Amino acid sequence: MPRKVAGSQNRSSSKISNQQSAISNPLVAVIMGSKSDWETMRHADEMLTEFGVAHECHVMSAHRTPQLASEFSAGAAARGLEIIIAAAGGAAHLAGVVAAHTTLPVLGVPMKSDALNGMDSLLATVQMPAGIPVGTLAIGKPGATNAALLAVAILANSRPELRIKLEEFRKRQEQKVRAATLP
Ligand code: RP5
Repeated sequence: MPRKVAGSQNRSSSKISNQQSAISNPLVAVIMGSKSDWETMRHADEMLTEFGVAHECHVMSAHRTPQLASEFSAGAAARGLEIIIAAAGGAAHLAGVVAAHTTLPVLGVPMKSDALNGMDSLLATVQMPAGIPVGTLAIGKPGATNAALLAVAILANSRPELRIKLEEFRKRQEQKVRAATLP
């Protein structure tokens, strides 16, 4: 699979972020059906970066690049990936197709579509047949953010330093709400 190291500002279709150390392999893959999903999925990328989780981001489609999607997911575990976050909109089959090709945890993020405000994406992602699970998050930005936080929580089961970071994140979040003032 052709991969490019790319920043979020350029036009490349893949992005590798390796925050933990120069030699860490990505633990999480963030994949999305179209480049048009990036504006939403960059929030997953940013949250994983905030927690220092090595990850990679790619564009691939269950419909437009079916072979790439199946090859990527079938080979993901062997490459050391532990979690796949898959986002798509409309007839959003990417997370389900990926889950069919791997036993890694797959977290699905439904994109907010123009036609049906993401209800199509939500139902297409969440209504998996018994036996092939996709953990489906909320539509749009909250789902992207929470997919990253859920990935961190899963990784934290075997990484105490991530558990501490998650607890600190929750404390900061609570403090912000407690300190909120209304006009
Ligand atoms: C899906 O179709 C993508 O995940 C995207 O949310 C939606 C529209 O894609 P584009 O037409 O913008 O490429 O496959």
